[in-house]
Amino acid sequence: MTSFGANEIAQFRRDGYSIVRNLASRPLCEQLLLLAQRHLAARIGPLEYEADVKYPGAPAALDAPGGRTVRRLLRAYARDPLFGHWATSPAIGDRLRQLLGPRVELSPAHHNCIMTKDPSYGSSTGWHRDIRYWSFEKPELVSVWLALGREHYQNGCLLLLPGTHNMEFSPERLDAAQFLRSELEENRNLLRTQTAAELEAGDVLFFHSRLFHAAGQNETAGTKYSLVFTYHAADNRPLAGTRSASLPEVMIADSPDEAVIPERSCGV
Ligand SMILES: O=C(O)CCC(=O)C(=O)O
Repeated sequence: MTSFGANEIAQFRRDGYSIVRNLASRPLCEQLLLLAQRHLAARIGPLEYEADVKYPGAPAALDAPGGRTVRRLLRAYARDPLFGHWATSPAIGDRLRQLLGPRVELSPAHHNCIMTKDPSYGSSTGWHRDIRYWSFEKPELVSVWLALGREHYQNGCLLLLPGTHNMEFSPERLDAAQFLRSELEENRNLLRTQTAAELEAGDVLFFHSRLFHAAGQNETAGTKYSLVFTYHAADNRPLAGTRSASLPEVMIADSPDEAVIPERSCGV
């Protein structure tokens, strides 16, 4: 199946996410994982370090112990055609058209990375909406998160608050960095509804840019790898002058014959 069924679309609209099991084949995941591991071992940039984000559990500075722990291998789309072909594949594009409309583009400015969660120095991420720092005409984007290995509670899988993409939050419920304030009773009640997006290699989580999510630290022995891209309708433009408009969008062709070949010019 290269498309969502009616129930899956209804679930996405209601909960703000949908998980498709086994969307990427095992051999493809193995290839993508090997490539990601090679890029991580060789420290191929651009990189984001845990010390850059300063989230709980991250090293305090680049020169602190573990300070060069990588959080993200950035610009995944242009790093290697293998990443680019996955990002523009019909398995994703056909489903995104069902969610976003007939013409879909990838935003190279957001996610567009391999998330790496290190067992020793990987940080946890508080409850947030990705859209908080993104600037588009409409807050309607979908991120596509491919697990390259098993993701579960112990290694810091994503945690989701179903339905929050449709909710309004008064500014007092968020801190200065727009994370949910977990000390507030109202927020604590909401946090009881959380669900863990536990995935096996090849499973894909589609989630809305307004959906609150978080993740814990990696308490296992192995690094967790996830390949993540973000998409929007072609007529939902990034706002001029913002980070969201800093790189040219990538059109997602609606037939394999028109497949877009990754351009080196927009990345590494
Ligand atoms: O894996 C994590 O710690 C969370 C990543 C995340 O939510 C994000 O980068 O927006």
